[in-house]
Amino acid sequence: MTNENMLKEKIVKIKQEALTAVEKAKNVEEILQLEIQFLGRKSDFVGILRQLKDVSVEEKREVGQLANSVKVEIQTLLEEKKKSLSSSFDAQAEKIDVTIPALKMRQGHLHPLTKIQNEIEDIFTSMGFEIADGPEVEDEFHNFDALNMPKDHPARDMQDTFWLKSENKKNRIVLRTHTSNVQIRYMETHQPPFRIIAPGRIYRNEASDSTHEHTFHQFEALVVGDEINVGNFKFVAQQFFSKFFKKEIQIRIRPSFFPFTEPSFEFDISCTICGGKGCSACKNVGWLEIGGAGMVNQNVFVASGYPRGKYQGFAWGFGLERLAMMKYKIDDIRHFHSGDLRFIKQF
Ligand code: FA5
Repeated sequence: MTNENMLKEKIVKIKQEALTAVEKAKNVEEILQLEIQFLGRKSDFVGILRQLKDVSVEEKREVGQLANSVKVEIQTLLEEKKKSLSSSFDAQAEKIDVTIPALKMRQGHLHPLTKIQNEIEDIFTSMGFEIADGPEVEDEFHNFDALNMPKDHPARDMQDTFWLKSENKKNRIVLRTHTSNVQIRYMETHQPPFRIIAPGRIYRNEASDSTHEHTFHQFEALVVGDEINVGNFKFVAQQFFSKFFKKEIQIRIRPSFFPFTEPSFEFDISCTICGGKGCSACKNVGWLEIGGAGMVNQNVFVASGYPRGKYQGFAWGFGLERLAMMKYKIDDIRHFHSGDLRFIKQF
């Protein structure tokens, strides 16, 4: 046999071997091995190519052409097999070792204010209250006028207001300064008797410090019926705060002024830390200020469409952040909206 024929035969044999081996390959690693075995630097194939230097020019051309076409063929074959193997499911590679310790999952949770709001809603619904809602972008009528605060009323200055640009100069648009707008919204569409709470976000155009924010939350309560009185208010408030702080809470009311309530009061609870004896949290007075409340002013009923003198009701508006601060002993209201995860993660 001539040298040329011998080389050709070897090349064809290598091709046959490669075809069979590639056909049998079960995973990508095997293909990579075959690539080295058949076309790598130390392979028989490359050995044959090296021998070409010892043959005549014509032989070199013929054998060279065959060698090239075989090389391309093997390469293509390997490539195709590699593709089909990597896209098919490899049970061995995919197998899950259930004994490996799991990676710790980082799990998010509700914001402390949302948690507090949910908690408050649960307590009140268990006492037969409904949850009501109203717009944060509100008109002057529902935020002020209907709450017995006409345009020139000095009480409007009590709540620094963000005014929005609006065409209607008679009924301008504001970011609501309290949740009391929901009182009007609810009464416009419902008839007594009812009891509601309305938690929500509100806005005041004021500088922030450790106890004041420009954007914060209140929850309004409104109970209206034929014979609602201050005693009902005290009872509901005491029940709520005892459940909320999970201890017996005493309450006290002091005279105050709000245009939408008559009489109006400031509302205090016995210190949640010392129970009334006096400590640093309550500055030794034994009481903590919670918010404003009162018996609904008849003008408010009239503005909402009820007849004057027919119903009585009580209302309050308490700061949600202030309650959360008392419950969790948080010293600065600005933590809530800081987005600082070190703070948020504690809840
Ligand atoms: C009001 O907003 C009345 N609408 C409350 C009310 C409703 C009285 C119904 C009577 C009947 P005041 O502006 O005082 O009232 O705010 C109520 C509570 O919101 C405060 O007691 C306090 O807890 C909280 N609060 C007020 N201003 C801020 C502030 N800048 N940052 C955080 N909390 C505040």
